[in-house]
Amino acid sequence: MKTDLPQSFRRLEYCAPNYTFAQVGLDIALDPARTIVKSRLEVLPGASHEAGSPLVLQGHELEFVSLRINGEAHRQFELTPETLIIHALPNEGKQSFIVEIICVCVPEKNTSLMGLYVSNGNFFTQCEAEGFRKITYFLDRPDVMARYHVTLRAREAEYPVLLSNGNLISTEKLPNGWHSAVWEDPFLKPSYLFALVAGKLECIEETITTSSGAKKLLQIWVEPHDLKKTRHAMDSLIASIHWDEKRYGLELDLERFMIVAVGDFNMGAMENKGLNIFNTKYVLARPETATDADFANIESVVAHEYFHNWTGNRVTCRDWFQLSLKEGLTVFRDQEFSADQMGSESGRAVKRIEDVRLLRQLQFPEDAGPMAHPIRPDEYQEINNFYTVTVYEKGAEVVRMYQTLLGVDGFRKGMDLYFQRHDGQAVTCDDFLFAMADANGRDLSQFKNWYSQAGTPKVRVEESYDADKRQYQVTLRQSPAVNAANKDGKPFHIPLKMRLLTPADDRVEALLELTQDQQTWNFDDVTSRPVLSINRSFSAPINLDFNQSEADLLTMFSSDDDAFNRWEAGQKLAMQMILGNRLPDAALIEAYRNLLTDPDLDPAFKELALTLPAEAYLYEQCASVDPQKIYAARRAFRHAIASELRIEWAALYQQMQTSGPFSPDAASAGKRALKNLALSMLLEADPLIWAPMAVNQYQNADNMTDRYAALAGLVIHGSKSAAACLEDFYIRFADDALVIDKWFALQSSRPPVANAESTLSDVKRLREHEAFKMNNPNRVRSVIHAFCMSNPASFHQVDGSGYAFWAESVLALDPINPQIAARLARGLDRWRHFAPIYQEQMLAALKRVAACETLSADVKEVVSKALE
Ligand code: 0A1
Ligand code: ZN
Repeated sequence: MKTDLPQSFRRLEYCAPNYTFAQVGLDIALDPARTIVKSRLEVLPGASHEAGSPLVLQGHELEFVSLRINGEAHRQFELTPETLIIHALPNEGKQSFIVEIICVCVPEKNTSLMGLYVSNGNFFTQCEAEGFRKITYFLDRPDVMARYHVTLRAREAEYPVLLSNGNLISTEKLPNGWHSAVWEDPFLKPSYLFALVAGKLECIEETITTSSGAKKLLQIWVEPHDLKKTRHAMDSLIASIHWDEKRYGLELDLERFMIVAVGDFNMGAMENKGLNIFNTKYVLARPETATDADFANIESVVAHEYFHNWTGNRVTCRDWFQLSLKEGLTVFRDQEFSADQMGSESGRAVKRIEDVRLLRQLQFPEDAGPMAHPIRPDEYQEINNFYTVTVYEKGAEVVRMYQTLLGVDGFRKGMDLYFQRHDGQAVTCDDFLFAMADANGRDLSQFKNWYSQAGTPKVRVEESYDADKRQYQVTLRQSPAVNAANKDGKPFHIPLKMRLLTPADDRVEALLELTQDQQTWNFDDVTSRPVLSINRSFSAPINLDFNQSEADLLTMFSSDDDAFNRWEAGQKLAMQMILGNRLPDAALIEAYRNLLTDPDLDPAFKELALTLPAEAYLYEQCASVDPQKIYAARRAFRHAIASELRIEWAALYQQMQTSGPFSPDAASAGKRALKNLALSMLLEADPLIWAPMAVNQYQNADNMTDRYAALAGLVIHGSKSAAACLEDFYIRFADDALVIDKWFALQSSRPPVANAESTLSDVKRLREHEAFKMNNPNRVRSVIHAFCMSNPASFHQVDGSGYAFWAESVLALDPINPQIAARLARGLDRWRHFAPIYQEQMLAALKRVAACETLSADVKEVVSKALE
């Protein structure tokens, strides 16, 4: 066993930099086997400078070549595996000096996809969070902001396009078939926002005029054969630019804004200044190859990265503990943008339900497990492990609560003040809170607890009604989650939107601000015992502990005017029955029937209302999880809904057919979603009768949403036709990587099917498939992560076979790409939450991974926290 303890970084140990850079010049000669990077740094004393202190630059896996200071060779330095320490600097007084460094990196060997790497013959970079140090020695921290002047050189025939941040200043032909391009970024930026791209790419472009009348060039760069799939991303970018002007008065500040798509990428996309780099999955779409969900995701990721131009780039993070400052805020902004794009009030509600569903399926479990952390963590070993649903999605909920408390206008005032105070700076979450508080004259000191305490708070509701006095009383008690990462247990400031539902419609509505452990509110003139609709629109990210009767829940499910709570009541009813091993009773079936046949309801809402809570969310309600029992109970419940409502499903399947050319707009997508849920239910109820219909839809669909839904229906319901359709699908789309990812993912996420081979044996076969590539993150996610993290009923087997596969996969991936391995390693986080027979097997698998002596810091942090 290795004995060295992993290094921890702590928020409270922040120290301002002792040096900073006024100017950064980079000259990069690109060669896959040996890229030569020359940097020229104009160095100034920083905020914490002390005379004689060395300059400690970070560098990772670099070959050092030379160092000069003010033009002279400099020998007083030390090299360690992670640093270049420069002594004897000419830094007395306040004058700047010039450091010039030459070093070499090897992009073609870089499988971690951090720093400079090669994908399909082209060069790309990824510098957030700490990738710039893999390109050159640098003060690789977000509070060192500088102006960059970049010269790129490469062989012209292989790399005709050379891109970096900012504005293109000049291009030049060089001897021996090389050429160069000079780029200058007029804005100060930290190193994590640096980017370069070089290769055989082509672009679509548009010129737009922004609110101040300035003309801007927008480009989307892709491999030539993908050009025809870029229109939707371009439309999304233009819509995002206009939305940010209108909603926040924020204008695009660059003359040119570029998006580049790459097939090998660890995450979704990256907001490098003026040169966003995207996973192809979030750029490329055509109706024949992308589903409605893909179209919606592209719109929101394009918006997310664009919005970072202000929330992240113009105002950035002082240190990585503040990550949620930019991520929570930017997710909130992209959620609001997407909600507005839905085009109707019911569309907005649908978007809110989808966002909350994701939060509860992924973030609530994280907040209850060994990796739980506040949205502003206090400590980390590997920052890459903290790009989490907590920092992003819970962070967005916290930002949303400001808006709930201050109103849309008050929130806007806070945003204006934030930019007025901090444009061009690297700041903290506290700075954001102070801007919100000061702009609105509010004391938000208690609101700070959302930043420092982990865990999902629980709010207990007790109510009483006095018919004589016509008075209603509600008492709320909050208990911060019992959680190791939540040390203080101070009460949160929780905004709860509520309304009393009465037959006479008394219109009693309020925003309750729960700030103490316990508070009581009284309401007068309530004409009859009301049904309490609370936490409307999910105004706070909490768990409600509210013993509402099934009758009240049914009332809400049929008539709550808050679409979120209407949906929520249905989920709660279904959840209680599933967990109680019950089938839907006649009253619930009737409520489902009324909802499905209501001509005034949005089809997208109907689809959400009839989709059962995910297994992951059901697990959260149990003290000791038995995945097979939950799967069986949920499936039986689903079967009952499918068969009891078969007439309605069949009618909907006909009524929801769309005609005319495909459009991914929310209304059409909603109709398709409901139609395809109907098909899936019909396959559940009467597989033999409906399989031919599904095959027909599969063969004749003019869009991927319908084709894929039909195929998925056949696969999931174990139809005999599934194999032939799967084969057909592969042949049809063999040269489209993103579609082949879907083909892999569908098979890996198939739940157990009676009389069929286990999904695990399929997954093992898929891993040997000629199109499977261990170093392409999208492909790995579509096979390995899909099975281990999105297919609970197949993964959690009492014999531990799923866990053994998990351990093997983590160990195989780690040397290739630690980030992708560490994501997978999170798959057994909640092992203590399972029934003992599963626990033992999970523990064995975790120990097997932990015993590996060469684990990356990424995986080591995850498994050691799981075992703590
Ligand atoms: N800032 C990006 C997310 C991102 C983070 C790290 C990456 O490197 C592996 C890549 C992207 C965002 O929020 O979109
Ligand atoms: Zn982001």
